[in-house]
Amino acid sequence: MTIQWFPGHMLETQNLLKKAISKVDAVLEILDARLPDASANPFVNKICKGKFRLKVLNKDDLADPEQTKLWLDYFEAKEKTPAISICGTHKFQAYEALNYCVNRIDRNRARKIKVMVLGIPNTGKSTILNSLAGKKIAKIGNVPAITRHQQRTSLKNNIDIYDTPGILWPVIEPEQKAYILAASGAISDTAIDYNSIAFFAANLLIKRYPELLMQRYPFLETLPKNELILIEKIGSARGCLKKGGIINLQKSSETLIRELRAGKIGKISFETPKDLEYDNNTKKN
Ligand SMILES: Nc1nc2c(ncn2[C@@H]2O[C@H](COP(=O)(O)OP(=O)(O)OP(=O)(O)O)[C@@H](O)[C@H]2O)c(=O)[nH]1
Ligand SMILES: [Mg+2]
Repeated sequence: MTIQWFPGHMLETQNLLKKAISKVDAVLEILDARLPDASANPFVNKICKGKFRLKVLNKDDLADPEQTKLWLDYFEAKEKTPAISICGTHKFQAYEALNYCVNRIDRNRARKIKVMVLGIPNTGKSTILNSLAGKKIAKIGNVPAITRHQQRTSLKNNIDIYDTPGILWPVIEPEQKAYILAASGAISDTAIDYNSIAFFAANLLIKRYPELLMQRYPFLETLPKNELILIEKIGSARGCLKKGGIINLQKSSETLIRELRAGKIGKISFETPKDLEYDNNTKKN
């Protein structure tokens, strides 16, 4: 499945960022802690060369803590990139990320420090801005592409922070990455096929998080043998039925994805550093 979702404002933002980046002192790259590799936009790598950048694994309250720790070790040891994990709705944690950046900038107190917040849609960029400001400055929402324009906010201590629209790239490949992004909610629902995403999610849950699955859905009784059985059983238990009592697979798939995204099944990571190393080794051979 190839996913394409690159609305016009993303191209406009890309063009704007190419120019605006030279004027900022540092970048907070906001990743989703459940998918720290898939949520990294290669364009950010490209434009941030020579600029101080902190990888912020946001939404760590939703991710598997063991995997988040492994990701932070991975970025430090393998990529030599500073990284931190936070829950962006907490002011104190948002400041931890900002201060990490500011403390590494050669600072002349008379001059404003400019920090830009970058990332793909729905990773929590505007939420972090609001936490830093201590009030609702930017609109936020649990669908991608809420922010459509760059917004500058002046914080205390002579710091300006720039919130930016989340951007993806024109064709999302490989397929695995597209599934991960779609399952997390970074891609508009209009561009995805819920059934395929639910099959991907069901496979991940059966293989990696069987205990959480059984706790969330006690009606399963035994671990489903395959993805279809899991989706059907959820549909049946939640009343996702068509006329004649036939299970509505579309509705069942939506239910599973909605619960997964909201963290109702538990703290789940969609990819691990091991997966990434395996993929990289496969590419080399
Ligand atoms: N559980 C949890 N939810 C979060 C966290 N940070 C943000 N959210 C939620 O994630 C959703 C997206 O947040 P936004 O701040 O709008 O994301 P954004 O990156 O600005 O998105 P775009 O403007 O579309 O690029 C909202 O429903 C937030 O409440 C977090 O740390 N934990
Ligand atoms: Mg936003």
